Amino acid sequence: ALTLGMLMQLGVSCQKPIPAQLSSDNLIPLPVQIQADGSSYLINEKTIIYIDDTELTEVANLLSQQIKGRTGITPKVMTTEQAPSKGIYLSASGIETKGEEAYQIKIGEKAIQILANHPAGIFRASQTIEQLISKHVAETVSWIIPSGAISDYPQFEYRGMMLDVSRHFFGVKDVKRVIDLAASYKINVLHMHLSDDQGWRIEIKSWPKLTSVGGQTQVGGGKGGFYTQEQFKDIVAYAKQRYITIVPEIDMPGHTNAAVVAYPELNGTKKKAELYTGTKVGFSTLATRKEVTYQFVDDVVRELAAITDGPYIHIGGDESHVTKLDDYIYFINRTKEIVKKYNKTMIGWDEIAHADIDETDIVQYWSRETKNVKMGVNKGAKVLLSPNKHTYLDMKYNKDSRIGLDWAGLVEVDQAYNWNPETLVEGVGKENILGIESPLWTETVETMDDIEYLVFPRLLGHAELGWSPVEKQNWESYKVRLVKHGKRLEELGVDFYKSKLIPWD
Ligand code: TNX
Repeated sequence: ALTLGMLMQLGVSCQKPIPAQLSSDNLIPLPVQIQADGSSYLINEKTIIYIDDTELTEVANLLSQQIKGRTGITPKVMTTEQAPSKGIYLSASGIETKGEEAYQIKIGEKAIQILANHPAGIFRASQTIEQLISKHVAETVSWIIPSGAISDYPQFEYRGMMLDVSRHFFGVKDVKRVIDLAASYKINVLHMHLSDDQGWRIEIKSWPKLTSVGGQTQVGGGKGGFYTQEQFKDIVAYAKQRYITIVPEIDMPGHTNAAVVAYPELNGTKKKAELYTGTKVGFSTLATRKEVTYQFVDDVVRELAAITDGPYIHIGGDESHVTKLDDYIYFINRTKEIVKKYNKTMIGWDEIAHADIDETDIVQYWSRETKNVKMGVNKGAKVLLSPNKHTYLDMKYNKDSRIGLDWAGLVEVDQAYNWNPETLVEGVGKENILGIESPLWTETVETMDDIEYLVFPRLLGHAELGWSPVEKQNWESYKVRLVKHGKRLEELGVDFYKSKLIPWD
């Protein structure tokens, strides 16, 4: 007769399916569609991740690691020709919903199918899967995923966060942690603010003093730092594995004190520039009417384009208070041509709308006034929304916040979540909007803990605004889901802000 032990050896599980309810209660951002069917899939030592194409090896390994992070179990990854009857099956060979990030998940008692048009969709789905894993405690502990179906895709193609590494420098390890945390909420862009008055942070081989001189310090007088091109490529590759695009920014023609200290011939003011460790803005400018400046811009953009795999280069363009308006326009127009020459799309802060921009350019809305962004839209440009009152991650949460600024007001967790990108600026509708981005300026941010405190949990709200259908967004529901994510963030050692508005328990 067959004993239980023999059955177990044959791989026949005697465990009855555990009833469970698939729901959005654990999910940030909310998916487009979700249907429960009352049972669950059990993750155990025998769970295998099958892929139908070796192009999915990396994304499958990442899913395996995420499952391990939650459960301690590391599923093996194997290729297969057909959807198997057991295990987790990944296929990017196409679904009805369009788009690289769209995905479908079907969870049954024996098998999970994750389908998409592109590996990016499988990666986004993996984030949903990780959030759905729950612990079931009976006589033994088991890890389950409630059964049912999910169909999902993003509302906006650009869902970004910005990290200012100029005011305070953050090394490769910190940047990778930011990438991991952001990726788990389906953020798909990390904009790196690589230069400012206080520091130049990216090696440019044709202008070596930018980093050797311009990278030496930071706000408060610390030692600063910079990325070598090899280190930057490592960041780009790490982000790419997680389907995050790195957008490099070189802020010009203002915010260039560090550059003009290194190369005084680029200085467009009459004052001799010195390394700067304060936090004022608007006092520096490149010499916009000198040819050497355009040789500089060309070299910088050429070298940056060569180490960036995404379509965008951000040229800054904000707060050029000591550049005359016609010099500013002349500079942006010439810089735009250089960005085009290297086959990149130009993004700039909303002041660039004064220049000859068009539908191939992107204006990042940040100002206190809406006139620039409206002018940009009238010229045909697409808009990236970074409204300071809602998305500025460097603003204090409340008047007692231990770090942060407050020029845009206090940005509590509800203030970060309760706004509608589609109706924010009159005349700027969904058709004009590329997406949203949450900037973290780092004048007051010195450590990884400081980053975590200001970014979390506000970024989760922005992630939902960028991904989920507007009619599903709801503060009461979000608050409850955030409580669960507080636990998740705690497990990950994230030092987030425990807002009094959220019923953490
Ligand atoms: C304004 S927002 C700036 C930054 C500062 C930030 C501080 C923008 C385009 N420029 O230079 O760091 O305020 O909140």
